[in-house]
Amino acid sequence: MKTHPKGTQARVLLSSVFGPYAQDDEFGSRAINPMELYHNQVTRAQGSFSLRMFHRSWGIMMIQANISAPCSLLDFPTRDVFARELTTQHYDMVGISSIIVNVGKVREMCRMVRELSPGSTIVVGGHVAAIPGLEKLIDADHIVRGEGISWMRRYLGEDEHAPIRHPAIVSGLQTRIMGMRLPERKGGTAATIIPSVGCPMGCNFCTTSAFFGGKGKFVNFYETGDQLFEVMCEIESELEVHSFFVMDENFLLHRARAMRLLERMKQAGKSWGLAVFASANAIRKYTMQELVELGISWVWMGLESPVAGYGKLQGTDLRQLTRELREHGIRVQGSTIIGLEHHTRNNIVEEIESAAGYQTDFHQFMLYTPVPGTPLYQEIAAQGRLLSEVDFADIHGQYKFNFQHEALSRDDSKRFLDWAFWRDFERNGPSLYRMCQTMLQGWKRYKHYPDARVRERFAREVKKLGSAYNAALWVMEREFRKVNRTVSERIRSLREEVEKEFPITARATAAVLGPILLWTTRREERRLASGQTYEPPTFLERRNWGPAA
Ligand code: B12
Ligand code: SF4
Repeated sequence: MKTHPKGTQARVLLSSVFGPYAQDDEFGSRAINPMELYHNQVTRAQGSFSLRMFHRSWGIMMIQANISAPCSLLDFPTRDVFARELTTQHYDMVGISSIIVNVGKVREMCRMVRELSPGSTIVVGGHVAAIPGLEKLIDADHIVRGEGISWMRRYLGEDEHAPIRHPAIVSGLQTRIMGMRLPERKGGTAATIIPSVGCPMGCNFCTTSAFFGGKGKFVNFYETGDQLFEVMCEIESELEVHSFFVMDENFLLHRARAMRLLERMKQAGKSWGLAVFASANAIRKYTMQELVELGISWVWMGLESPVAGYGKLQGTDLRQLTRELREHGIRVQGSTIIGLEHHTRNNIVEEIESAAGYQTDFHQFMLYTPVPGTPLYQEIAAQGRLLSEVDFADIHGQYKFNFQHEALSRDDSKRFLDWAFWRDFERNGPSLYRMCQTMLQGWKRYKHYPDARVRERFAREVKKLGSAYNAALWVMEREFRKVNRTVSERIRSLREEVEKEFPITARATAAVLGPILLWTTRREERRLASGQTYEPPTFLERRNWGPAA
């Protein structure tokens, strides 16, 4: 590959696509597609109990931290801010990061760069690069498919195999629930750590697996448990955190690395909590004791229909696994696909009921979606079943099918998807309540555990349950009477159990904070009903920066 003529002297701007996001517009923003993980695809039917927060664009943060060229990073700009940055600074290169739904914004940003900074080389990366024929849709000089740190280093003439420097990333920001913004104090939020990208399991619909090489392939940033431990220690001291959001598609699959990490954590007395993504079969490679000692406090796991036959689920009784994890204080986020090939109007309700029956803490529902770049996309395209009129902005699995399903229409797909979210909420209650349930179970089981690290972690986590969360339970119990009386009664018994465990703090907080939370919750319901949406703030961060030569 030809390197940039200025090499590491090139001035680089890395940008995510412009907002606002949670509104319908001509560039592909959609009200249904906010820049929020939970509210977009997990708790969106939970009204004021929906967990809301933003996450930074970690891909470009990783790239910025690993190049030595002067580099600005613009996250969540508006069009005006992007234009201002292009005109007030000199950039030799502009890198735009995007996923497929935002291709319309990439097109506009390329146009703006050509107009406002005509000397800049335009590089486009991230999942948007999986669109076949993208070069004809946008005006860019380079389109980068797959891992971007090594590409960027190569392009700037740097050593692409140099060790990966991990930036200190606070995992979520501006968290709000029940109409309250949670205070942002140092160490109060987990740090994100990215051990690898891609997943070797290669499920046919999976975009992250396909994008980084597909079946059998993935890219490790940190090969060993020792490397990971060192990086986590650095981030722990920089951000003063005790917990990590481990952004790795299938963290537990790499058992040797995880077990070495555990060894190092034990030696150093680390009581870290880890939130991970893992497939059921990978989880089954560990005993509950190993998971708990490793600090696993939250697992995001696929719960696809047993009929679908994806390898990651075979031989595993998911219902029992989910129950067991929760009994050990591990919060479970299930993920269920709606609109699989075998789904019909006759069986889908039953399948959704069965999904809600897993009683996970959180539940993501997603439409079966052939996304460009995946084997499933090629398969459906070859069968002539792709609906070519569907805009890329609507291919994200939270709206309607983008292909001809044998038994379900596009409108059916939306109806059943929406109902799945609602049914899970109505049947199991707010996710915050379910989390409290899991936390209490974990605390009761492990408060006298011989390993002090484990006791310390549970004690740290349960503090909130014995105080603010109990006030939230008091509110949920009242508000949920309107939705499902039986669940409201279950919330009440949990509150009583919590108050038995922490008689003074829990009762006092419910009495003082409860009425305030009830008021903010109802105010939030009114705001949401009148169309309130939330947008992330803009960030501008410079590294290796000095005046242009
Ligand atoms: C965090 C996250 C989010 C955050 C957004 C953060 C942000 N600021 O954009 C939230 C939660 C808000 C979110 C929302 C959505 N997301 Co999202 N998200 C993720 C997640 C879990 C992690 C992304 C990440 O940081 N990965 C780690 C980094 C290191 O990898 P990376 O971003 O891919 O970056 C690497 C390369 O792609 C490349 N690269 C990236 N950018 C650039 C730029 C340049 C110039 C270059 C050279 C290279 C390059 O280099 C990086 C290092 O190797 C991924 C899943 C995943 N495991 O990646 C899904 C994922 C990216 N999201 C996805 C989707 C579909 C969505 C939503 C539409 C939700 C939905 N309905 O499913 C919305 C869109 C919201 C919107 N309006 O834009 C899909 C994208 C599919 C696709 N093919 O386009 C993914 C892959 C999940 C999936 N498997 O379906 N998401
Ligand atoms: S196990 Fe999960 S991350 Fe891995 S390929 Fe399958 S769906 Fe993707």
